[in-house]
Amino acid sequence: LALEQALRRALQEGELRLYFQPQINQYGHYIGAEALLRWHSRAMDTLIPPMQFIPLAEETGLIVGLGQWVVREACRQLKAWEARTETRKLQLAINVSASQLRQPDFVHEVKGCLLNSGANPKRLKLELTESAFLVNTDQVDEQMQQLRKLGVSFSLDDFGTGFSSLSYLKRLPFDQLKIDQAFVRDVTTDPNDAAIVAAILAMSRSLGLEIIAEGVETEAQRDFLLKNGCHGFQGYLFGRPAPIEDLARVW
Ligand code: G
Ligand code: G
Ligand code: MN
Ligand code: NA
Repeated sequence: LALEQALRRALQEGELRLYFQPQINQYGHYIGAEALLRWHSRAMDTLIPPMQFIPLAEETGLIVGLGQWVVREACRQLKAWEARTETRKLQLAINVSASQLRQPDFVHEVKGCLLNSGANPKRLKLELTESAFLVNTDQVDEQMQQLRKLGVSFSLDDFGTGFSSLSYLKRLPFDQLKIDQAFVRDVTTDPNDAAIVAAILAMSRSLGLEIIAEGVETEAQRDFLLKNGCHGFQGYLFGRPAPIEDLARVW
């Protein structure tokens, strides 16, 4: 309960921050970033990672306000990127949780943020995980269709870790998959992981899906992925999640 109150206050008093982790293509050029939420608690004088408060936010319903803040902040950032040629074409991906998507006015909220900020919807990507469609896949389909009409795109996050990622790929209009870092970690030493990753890359090519490999930490992993046709990368090798000022220095 104490943590819940603290989180509620954090939202009101502006203790939440977006960190940004860069994404690059096969030529090593920046193509965008994933926004990752951080709670900078003044009372505890520490940076609290999302795994420690997002589950609580989901249970208490605070995730709705929190998610709206993330969408607003992301749109504001996208608009700011438009002012510089170096950043104008970058995409920004945000994580959307199942309970956020279940809000009946989710689409309306996102549209409102895009309109108010003046951000280009084509630069906004929403990352969904399988848990988001378990309950009402048709409703999610409808929401995705509505946002896609504006130009917003969708990424299937943590691909391969759920039970039925493949059936959702078939049923829902995704633009991109993100290979989970669990498969990337041992890709150069474990033949099973290597085979799985190669198969995911071949499949995404056949389906015309963009791809991002997550958790790329070494050049050997990057080289394996490149050799197997991977065109998108994210991981500590290219940059850790960081405040926007840090990223602005390199691109
Ligand atoms: O680096 P990291 O610890 O940032 O992220 C941990 C987890 O928290 C990831 O699974 C990520 O999807 C989730 N996460 C990070 N930011 C957000 C956010 O803004 N909204 C939601 N719903 N989840 C987030
Ligand atoms: O949304 P998602 O569950 O994919 O969140 C990505 C998570 O992976 C975040 O917690 C982020 O900090 C973390 N992450 C990003 N790059 C790396 C990496 O190269 N190695 C490891 N171990 N974790 C990473
Ligand atoms: Mn993600
Ligand atoms: Na992921």
